[in-house]
Amino acid sequence: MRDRLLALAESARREIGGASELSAVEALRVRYLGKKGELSGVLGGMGKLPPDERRSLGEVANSVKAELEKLLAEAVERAEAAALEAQLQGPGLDVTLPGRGVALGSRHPVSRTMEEIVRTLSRLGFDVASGPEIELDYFNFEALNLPKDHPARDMQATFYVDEATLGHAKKADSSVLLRTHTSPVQVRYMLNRKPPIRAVMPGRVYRRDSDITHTPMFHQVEGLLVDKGVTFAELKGSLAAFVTAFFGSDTRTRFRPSFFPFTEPSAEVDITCTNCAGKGCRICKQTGWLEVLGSGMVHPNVFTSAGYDPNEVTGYAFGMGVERIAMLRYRIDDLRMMFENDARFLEQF
Ligand code: 2U9
Repeated sequence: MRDRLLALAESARREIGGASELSAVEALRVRYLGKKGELSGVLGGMGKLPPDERRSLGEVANSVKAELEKLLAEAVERAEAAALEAQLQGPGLDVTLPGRGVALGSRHPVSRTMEEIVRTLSRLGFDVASGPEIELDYFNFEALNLPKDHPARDMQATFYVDEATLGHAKKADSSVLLRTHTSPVQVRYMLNRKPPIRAVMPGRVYRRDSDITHTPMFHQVEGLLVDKGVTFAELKGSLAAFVTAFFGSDTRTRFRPSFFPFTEPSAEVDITCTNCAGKGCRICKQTGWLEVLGSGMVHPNVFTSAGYDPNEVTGYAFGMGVERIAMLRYRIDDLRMMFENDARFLEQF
C-alpha cells in the first residue's frame, strides 16, 4: 500500500507539473484528491491494517496530500498568469478606430408642421406675431364678437385661471383664462398698428376637451389680412395658393359656407384627400375631401373693438389646427402619438 501511495504521488507530481490550463489543473485535483479520487481509493483499505502500520502509512498519506495540494495551488497560479500573459500579447486597443456617434434629436412633427405652415405663409408676404397664452376675457372673447352668453364661453370649453391661482382679481369676474384660440393675438396686433396688416399667429391654445380626437392643449396657426377694399375673392385666391404651396400643386380646394362669431361671411375650406387624391378612402371617409381650414371676412364688430373703422377697411382671417395637418402630412392615425413622446415614434421624423 505504501508503494502504491508513492507511485501515485510520483505520477501526480509529473502530471500536475505538465498541466498548463486551469481546466486541466482542476481535472487533476478531482482525479487525485477528489472524494472518489485515487488517494481515497488507496486509503480505503487502511482500516484493515494493524494500528502501527496504519499510523505510519497515515503520516505518509497526509504528507502526500499536503504536497499535492501545494503543487495544485502553484499550478493554478501558473495557469492564471499564462492566461493573462496570452491576453496581453493578443490584439490590443486600436486607438485609431472611430468613436461612437453622438445621437442627434429631431424636431417634433407638430413643430415641423407649424414651422412649414408659417414658412409657406411668409412666402405669401405674412409677418409672424405672437402673444400671451394666459389671456384676458376681453381679448379672447369680447373683442372677437363673442358676447357674454355665447356657448363658446361656456365653462365646459374654457380653462379659467381662478382667484387662488391669480392671487388678485375678483372670482366672479373670471376675466383671466388660457386662450382658446390665437385670435386674441390678432386683436392686440391690430390695436398696436394701422392697416394694412398681413400677419400669421402660430401657438398653443387650450380647451376643456379630452377624448380620442381632442387634447386639452393643441396648436393653431391663424392668419389675418386687413386693408382697404379686401374682398372674399382675395380670401379664396390666397387660401387656394397656400393649399397648393403646402400640400402640392395637384391639390384642389372647395369652400363651404360656415359660421364663426368673428367672421361674416364664414367658410370652411376642404382640400382633395391627401391620401387618395379624391378617389375616396378611409382617411376622407369615402368623400374624397378633407376639412383643413376655417376662414371668413373679419366681422365689423371686431374691427370696431380693434379701433378700425369697418367702413374704411375690410379683411379676411383664417385658422387651422396644426396637429390635424401634421397627422395628414405624416400619415399618423392616432392623435395620442403626438403627446406620448415615445422615442420610437419621434425617431421617425
Ligand atoms: C380676428 C378676426 C378673425 C380666425 C379664424 C377660424 C376661422 C377657424 C379653427 C380651425 C381649426 C380653429 O384650430 S381650429 O379648431 N379656426 O375656423 N379662425 S376664422 O378669425 C379671426 C381671427 C382674429 C381679429
